[in-house]
Amino acid sequence: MMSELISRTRTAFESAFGAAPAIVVQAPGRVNLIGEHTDYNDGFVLPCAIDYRTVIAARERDDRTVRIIAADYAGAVDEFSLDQPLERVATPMWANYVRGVIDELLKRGLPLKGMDMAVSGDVPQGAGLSSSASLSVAVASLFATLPGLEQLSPIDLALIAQASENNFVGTQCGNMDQIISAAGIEGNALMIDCRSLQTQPVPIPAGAAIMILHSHVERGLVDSEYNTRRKQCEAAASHFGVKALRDVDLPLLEQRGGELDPVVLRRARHIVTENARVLAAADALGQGNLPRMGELMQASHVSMRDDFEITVPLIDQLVDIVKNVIGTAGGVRMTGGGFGGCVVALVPEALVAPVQAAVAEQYRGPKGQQSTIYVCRAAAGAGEVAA
Ligand code: GAF
Repeated sequence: MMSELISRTRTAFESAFGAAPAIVVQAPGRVNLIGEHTDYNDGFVLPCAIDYRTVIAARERDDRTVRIIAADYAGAVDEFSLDQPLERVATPMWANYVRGVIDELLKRGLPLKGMDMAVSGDVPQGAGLSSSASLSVAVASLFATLPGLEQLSPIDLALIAQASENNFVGTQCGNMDQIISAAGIEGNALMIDCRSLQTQPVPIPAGAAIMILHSHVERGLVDSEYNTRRKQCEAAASHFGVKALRDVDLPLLEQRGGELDPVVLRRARHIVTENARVLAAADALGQGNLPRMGELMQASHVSMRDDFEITVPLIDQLVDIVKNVIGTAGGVRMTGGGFGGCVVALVPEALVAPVQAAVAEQYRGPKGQQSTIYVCRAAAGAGEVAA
């Protein structure tokens, strides 16, 4: 699958620029196993990179022009100079993810060079699987191969990609999606401490399958509701006089929660309990204990549904259909920012086909469509691939 994507991207480069690329980089999308909305609360998350990616084929230029061909958008082009202030464009939207990363690199005074690039990808878009983070991280990884930028670590690249989304694209995302795309490890999930930025690999148990099930509910409300949730979390943290909800534990919340607005209390309870669940989940997964992992994923889903209120009825239904098949043998929950998108299930391999059959029979999306199901492998983070 990756080799097909690479050859498609190479071909797009060759036909646009009339020469072979000198370098090819990739950056994966991600699925979060547990730890939702905890990243911008300085908390813990447990995502893995997936084997769906953005690929960029590129060649340095002798001048200061950057020219990008989007192979998946009928060869749409963006072109700009590294010597002019970079502006956000109204369309095409993908161009802002490239411009934003370059803007952040320039702001840091790094020695950039002009570049010809062809971009292509197979991360499902609009599904909550971080196709945009994978594009930003791929761009950062590409420029990091230039002389004078080699010192940038995967975490540095992730933070540059996140800053680009915050400052240039205008999305108030946390740092999870970019860190896992930059630093993922094949066969592992990563427990990320979003405050210290330390990461700990947690192996996906042998015989466990990662299933991603797309509800086809469009994540229409996600931006405005995401920002509202951030503000509610900040309000709760400031009430307790701490930097972030990471610093609040359940006993404190139970003791003094009555001082908070009831909605803010529920938002805070999701974050505080979710952080504890991520720590427990990293232990359970590390021990290959899928039933325990399943309990934690179930509790996470209930917390997202009832306290954080970011699920929607079709997502809850999809979770129930999967849950009815897997019982206590594995776990299933909504994944990502919420209000639609995907459900993730971690199940014994033998249950993949029964889950697929039950979902095909019982689930219909908003337009009567079936769920699209991806059975994924935990992939490596961004980097150079054979050109
Ligand atoms: C989106 C954001 F981009 C992440 O930073 C994270 O907050 C996630 O929603 C929710 O866990 O993917």
